Amino acid sequence: MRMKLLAATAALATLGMASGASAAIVLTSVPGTNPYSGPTPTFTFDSGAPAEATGGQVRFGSVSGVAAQPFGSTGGYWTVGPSDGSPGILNLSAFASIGQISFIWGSVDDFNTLEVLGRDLTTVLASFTGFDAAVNPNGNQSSPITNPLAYLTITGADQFNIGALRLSSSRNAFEVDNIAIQAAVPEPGTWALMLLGFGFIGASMRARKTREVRVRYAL
Ligand SMILES: [Ca+2]
Ligand SMILES: [Ca+2]
Repeated sequence: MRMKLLAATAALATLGMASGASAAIVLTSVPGTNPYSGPTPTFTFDSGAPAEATGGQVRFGSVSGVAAQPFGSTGGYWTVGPSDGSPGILNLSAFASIGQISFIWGSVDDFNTLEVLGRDLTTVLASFTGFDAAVNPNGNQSSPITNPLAYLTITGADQFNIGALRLSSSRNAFEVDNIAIQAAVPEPGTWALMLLGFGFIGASMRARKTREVRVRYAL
């Protein structure tokens, strides 16, 4: 029994380290579609700016030289830049855990910057530019490639430490719509830890039963 417990403890320690090391925020993107065909949006900007948004501007339709409605976007969209205000901050601290954030990144420009902030709203957990969302971030307003569906995949401890998204743009503009927030689902390492935990309970119950039997014989 002692050997088994030692082996299980070592396994738990290894898993603990692995799960800590896997904390990361990765950006991937797929070509946009019109009509939109991504995850159900949490923020559509269709009734103006949500309470969580600070800075930037919610616009309906495109204004030449200022902001362009993203390909696949309907109704209102959120835009950040010198004309509409930069940065724009979307506070996400009300979400207990976040495993994935997706959104339409409209007319991707090389001067767009997306930062993921921690719960303190100061620490930058991850930072991306238009180059991370499109091969040639030239602001094209109708190409699916420069109007992609962007996915932030969040793993490890970062899932419980997201405070906000901060969008900035040194020129007009950084436009987004249909921001979808998905709660974190337990990772394989977490499931393994839980199963090992159940194993411990089972082992200790069996051990206790054995001791009780021995005591009965001794009497
Ligand atoms: Ca919208
Ligand atoms: Ca743009």
